[in-house]
Amino acid sequence: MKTIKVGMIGYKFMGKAHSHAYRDIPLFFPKTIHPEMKMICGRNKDGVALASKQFGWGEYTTDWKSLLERDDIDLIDINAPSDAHKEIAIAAAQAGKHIFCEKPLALTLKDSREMLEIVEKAGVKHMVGFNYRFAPAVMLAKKLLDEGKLGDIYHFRAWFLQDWLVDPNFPLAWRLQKEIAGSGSHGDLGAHLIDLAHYLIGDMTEVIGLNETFIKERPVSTNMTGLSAMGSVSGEKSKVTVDDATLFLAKFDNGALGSFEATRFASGHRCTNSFEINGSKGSVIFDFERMNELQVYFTDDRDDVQGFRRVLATDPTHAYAENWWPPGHTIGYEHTFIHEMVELMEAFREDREPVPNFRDGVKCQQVLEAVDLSIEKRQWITISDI
Ligand code: SOE
Repeated sequence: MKTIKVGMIGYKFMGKAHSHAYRDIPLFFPKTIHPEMKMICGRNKDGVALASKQFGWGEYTTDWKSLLERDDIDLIDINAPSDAHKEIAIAAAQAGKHIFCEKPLALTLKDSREMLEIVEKAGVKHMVGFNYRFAPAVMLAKKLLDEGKLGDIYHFRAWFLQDWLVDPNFPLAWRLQKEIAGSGSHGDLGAHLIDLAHYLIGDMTEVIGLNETFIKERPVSTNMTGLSAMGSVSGEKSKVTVDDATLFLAKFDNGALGSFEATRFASGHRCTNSFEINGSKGSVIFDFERMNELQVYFTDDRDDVQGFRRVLATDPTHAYAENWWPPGHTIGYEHTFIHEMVELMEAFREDREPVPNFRDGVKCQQVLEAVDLSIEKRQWITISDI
């Protein structure tokens, strides 16, 4: 069977999640196309060498451009920090490589549009890493919505709460620097909520937001990357140039109202990624920390048993579930990435576009930027105006 030969750029948090996904596909999804883990790339030679061995890659390099020159690589997986996405994605497309890129797609809307234009022109496949779409419970919510089981939709309410920045001595990670990350909680966490809103409810028409950077300066770290607080800290402090929290309101095309909250300052919340949808015939609630469950409520349930009930999305009728364990045997965070990569492999097998792709990445970036503009101007922004 044909395989897809992968070259991956980045080897930290997402590098590990993606590598794990590639490794699991042949074991749990034998019928799809199998990825071949050809070569991994990172800036630090010792770090990437170790990751290569630990994650099971064939070879490693510190020169990302060399990946593009190889005929035995079909797909470039970009999970380096956000400021690297644009240059690598454009060069990869021009070299005729298919692309998987982590979210947020780019630092700005303009950059993301340029990336989309170039991948489309090159005719390569492109996908963006909105992994939460691939939790079976989220896919169940989508199915209920598509079947009209929730009726007309009135509310989409979403919140992504983390607390890893509450300590003022937490160092100035790359995610806190605008020139590398683009934005803070907004692009890191809010981007997931925006994508889920697009997937589940549809397009937004207008937004208005507010944000705050609670801790304005943080210790400079000498060797820290990713989320780990282990890096050594110098005595020096430097400015935090991104938002610690961003909240916004939205109106959807279909008349629904949306509220969104993304923060890294919600003490006690490690990774509460949740949404609630209320419609004329029912409601659903999802909470990532209980990601196997969907709370459902239907207005036509018998009066004496009305109320929210918990559906465990692990039966063979649920998305991807029959490839895993018997009913009730739950799955975790890493499975969202496996499903995401299965979607990509299926797109190769069926020769179609994977979803979500760079168009979804651009749509998300448009909302991110509209919210920032609304904060700057202190007014509602019409999405189609930007
Ligand atoms: C860190 O805030 C982080 O890992 C994000 O970068 C991810 O996209 C999100 O899924 C979980 O939190």
